[in-house]
Amino acid sequence: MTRRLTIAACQMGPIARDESRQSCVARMCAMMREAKGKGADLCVFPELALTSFFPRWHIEDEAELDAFYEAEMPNAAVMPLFALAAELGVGFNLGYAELVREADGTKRRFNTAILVDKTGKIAGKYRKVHLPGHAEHEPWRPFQHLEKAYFEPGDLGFPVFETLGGTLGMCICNDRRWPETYRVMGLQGVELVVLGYNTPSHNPPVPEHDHLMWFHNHLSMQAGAYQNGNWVVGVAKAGVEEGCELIGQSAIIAPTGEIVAMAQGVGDEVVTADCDLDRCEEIRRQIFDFALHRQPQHYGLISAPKA
Ligand code: CDV
Repeated sequence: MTRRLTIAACQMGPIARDESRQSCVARMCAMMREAKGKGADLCVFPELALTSFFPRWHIEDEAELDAFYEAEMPNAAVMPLFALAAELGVGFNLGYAELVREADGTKRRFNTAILVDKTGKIAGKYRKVHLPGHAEHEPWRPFQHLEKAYFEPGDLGFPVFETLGGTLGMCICNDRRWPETYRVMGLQGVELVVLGYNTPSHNPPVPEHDHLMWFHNHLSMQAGAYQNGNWVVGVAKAGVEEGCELIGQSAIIAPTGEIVAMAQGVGDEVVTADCDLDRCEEIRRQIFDFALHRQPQHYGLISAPKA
């Protein structure tokens, strides 16, 4: 089996608050067709790709909040994407808000991503571990970032999946800034980490960093790729969404840390690259040979419980 995958970073432009899932799915299907035309094996879509980025709003009405979540996956609204994947023989990565109803009626909420294989079957699931933002309404902000109110931290760890001819893992947005994210998957032999993000260009608590948002985006993903010797594909929801500017710069990054393809704009855009999974060995054998060089006896603090 070939070890080369053509990967499509399928960046999305803004999603309006009143835009339907059907419309979002139609946009993703159009990109999937374009990606297939460019030879894609895998399409990577953004975080929370089925709705507007709703944590920017303080929503008190539970039914109104629930309307942003998926109670099952797949469901009728996303079936066209699953069907198209199977028809074209293209896998995909999709981020969405997941609502779980426990047997006792309790609701649990996660910021979730799935990997779907070329037959349209779900091959892997991940729930975002690092949730940024705040849990209470903070009216001083120009927009909210209520992920800590609307989601609980993921409970699945950072699993990897044998699919599409390689070892694949997922993370979501803020996770990409944490070295542990990549290292935990790196220790499981991950060859490709896919992720989606919604990153405002303005960070209200530290506006002095606003000009660095684009730099930090690539810095984190390039470091994660190089330091673990894996491909990273990071895909934005970009542009001005409901008055909030989101950065673009969706990128496909080689295990050397080099950006091999990047989105040019901030709208719906398909960017592809031919990714040889065997290139991971260049770094893993020659620089970061974990078996030979790691010294975990000195790393205990990293996994010690929080003080
Ligand atoms: N969706 C995110 O996780 N966004 C954060 C912002 C709030 C900094 C990010 O890390 O990009």
